[in-house]
Amino acid sequence: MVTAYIGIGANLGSRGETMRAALRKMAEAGISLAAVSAFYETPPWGKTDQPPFLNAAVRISFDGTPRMLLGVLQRIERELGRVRHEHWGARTIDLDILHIDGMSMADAALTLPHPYLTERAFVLVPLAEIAPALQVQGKTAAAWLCGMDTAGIVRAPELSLPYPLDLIVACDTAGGIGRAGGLLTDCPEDMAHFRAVTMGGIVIMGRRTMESLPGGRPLAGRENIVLTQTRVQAEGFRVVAELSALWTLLGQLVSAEERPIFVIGGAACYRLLLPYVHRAYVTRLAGIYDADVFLPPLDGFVRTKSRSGKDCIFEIYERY
Ligand code: PH2
Ligand code: MG
Ligand code: MG
Repeated sequence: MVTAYIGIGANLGSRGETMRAALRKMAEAGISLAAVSAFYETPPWGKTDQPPFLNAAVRISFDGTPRMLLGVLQRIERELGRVRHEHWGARTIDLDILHIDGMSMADAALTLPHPYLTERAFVLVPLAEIAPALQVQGKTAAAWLCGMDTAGIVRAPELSLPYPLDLIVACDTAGGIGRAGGLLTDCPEDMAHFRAVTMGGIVIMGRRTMESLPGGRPLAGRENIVLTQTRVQAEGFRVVAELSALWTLLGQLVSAEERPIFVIGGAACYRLLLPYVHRAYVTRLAGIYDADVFLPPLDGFVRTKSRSGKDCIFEIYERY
């Protein structure tokens, strides 16, 4: 596996949506997404009479040669409607290989590291966000950025998430979500709600949550994924050991049809995936149980819906 950095840019059409589609297509092609920067709004550089860009940087790992990677990225550019017009001109999507670990080369098709990497703020701002210590020509990305003109570059509000995840959880009034490896209480109304919301989707869980499922069996009617470092093998569960493997798997699963993806717990899984969550279904159970695990705070979310059930309240939170 080789680690590399890709620069993404777009200044035509629904820029953020196209960039997210490019991230999904990369994952589907077997490229593991290890880190994605925020999307940045950047003034056009070089040819200034064109719309502003969105730019981002991604750390990936892949198996293959630089030329193979270039081939995949160019195919994705074409599939997303990239037409090659003029040099430095407007484009629906631009995928540039910025850096491949330990590689330095120059031929007609590809120059590594990217020749403009050290000179352009629209490349360095997102790159320094995810790889401040990356060494490029004897200096770190953060050092190259230092002192550069970043005027007009701002973090864009669009989420840079390839797969906006949904989180679903039930908690008591103290934010408790579980005790002794199980749920806090048996609430049939919430069980029905959980089933109705997640049915047909993909559910991602930690190992202990998997072990706590009735009969140790996968949830019926849903694709079950377990995110764990422990080596487990269980029929009906797909197991991934790290985030990049999760993105690659989701790329394969979601490409056929768009399916909602739910993070269903436990606490460690919520904490790890919360940065990738855009919506949270929270069931408020009345009272306080003697919980030993808690929901991490939903910072950056607002409550957009609330509905009272018999014994509990069903809420929806969304990122703002
Ligand atoms: N790409 C270019 C030319 N100019 N300006 C910004 N802000 N962002 C880009 O990605 C960009 C550009 C050619 O690839
Ligand atoms: Mg470019
Ligand atoms: Mg390019």
